[in-house]
Amino acid sequence: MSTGFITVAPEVIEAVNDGRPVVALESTIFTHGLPRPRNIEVAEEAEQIVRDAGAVPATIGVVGGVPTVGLTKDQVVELSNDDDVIKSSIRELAIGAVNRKNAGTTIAATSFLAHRSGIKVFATGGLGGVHHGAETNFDESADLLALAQNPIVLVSSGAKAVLNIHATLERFESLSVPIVGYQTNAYPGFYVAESGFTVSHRIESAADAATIYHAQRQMELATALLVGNPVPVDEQLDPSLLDGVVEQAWAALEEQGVKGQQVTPFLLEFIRQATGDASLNANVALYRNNARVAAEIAVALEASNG
Ligand code: PSU
Ligand code: MN
Repeated sequence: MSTGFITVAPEVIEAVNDGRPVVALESTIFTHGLPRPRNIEVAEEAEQIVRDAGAVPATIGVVGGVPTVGLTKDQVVELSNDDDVIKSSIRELAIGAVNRKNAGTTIAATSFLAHRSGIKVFATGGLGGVHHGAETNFDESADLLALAQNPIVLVSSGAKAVLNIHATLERFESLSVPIVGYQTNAYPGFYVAESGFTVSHRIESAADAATIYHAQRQMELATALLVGNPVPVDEQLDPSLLDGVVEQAWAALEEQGVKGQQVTPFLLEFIRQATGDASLNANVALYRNNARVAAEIAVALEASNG
């Protein structure tokens, strides 16, 4: 289905209409987050994990300016290999109608497009949030507000480790977005299992997530449900490396004067190089795990829908 301004793949429309489980997947992770050719492999593997767990994957991105829910394999490859691909948050989406560019959609834009297409569950790696220095530079991700406004279940491994986690969690509280730990009391630390902060509630199962989601909808709350699912401990980045490398990344960012949308990709790429791909391996591991748990939640959601 296409309005000319947005396209939804037939498989996704049918699954949504039939009340079958669907999981949205974002594209910034493979357009800006992972190096080639691993980006394509990871994007395809995430879809397969979702299918194996009994749900329909809907990878979301922007193709030639058109927001597309349920990219084809060829479109995933096209976006992954495009040197001019841009990063689209919500405010860039309509601009695609005139710039006609390919774009990776952030968590904010993906959440919006997923919800608008009737998809209830979304798997990602790490959330955007409040950057260090935000008290003067005002650098807060649009992910925060988007998750207050789009009622989806988002499975992530916490906020990106380069962020001010304390401030990010405070902002989610102000925005009334609930955060639960999946079989953990710890708020996950993206590359590492624990961020040093706790969640306000722990859930034990996909069915628990489904129950909270249904309660939110019954109450007509507009907020998302954030499910914090930690990277498996045996696949995490050595926690003793993390603080040092994050500080180095920040120093490099300041020295090179990187600003705006480039900040997050720059910091993550710096950490990948500085850790000799160890952070990349953790990123891939946590993403796989999130795709699986998201699919289980999507299955539980539809099963409990009656
Ligand atoms: N993964 C990356 N780089 C990124 C992102 C993910 O390796 O840039 C995206 C995510 O999609 C997240 C966004 O939604 O970064 C947050 O970016 P910003 O801080 O500019 O809002
Ligand atoms: Mn920003």
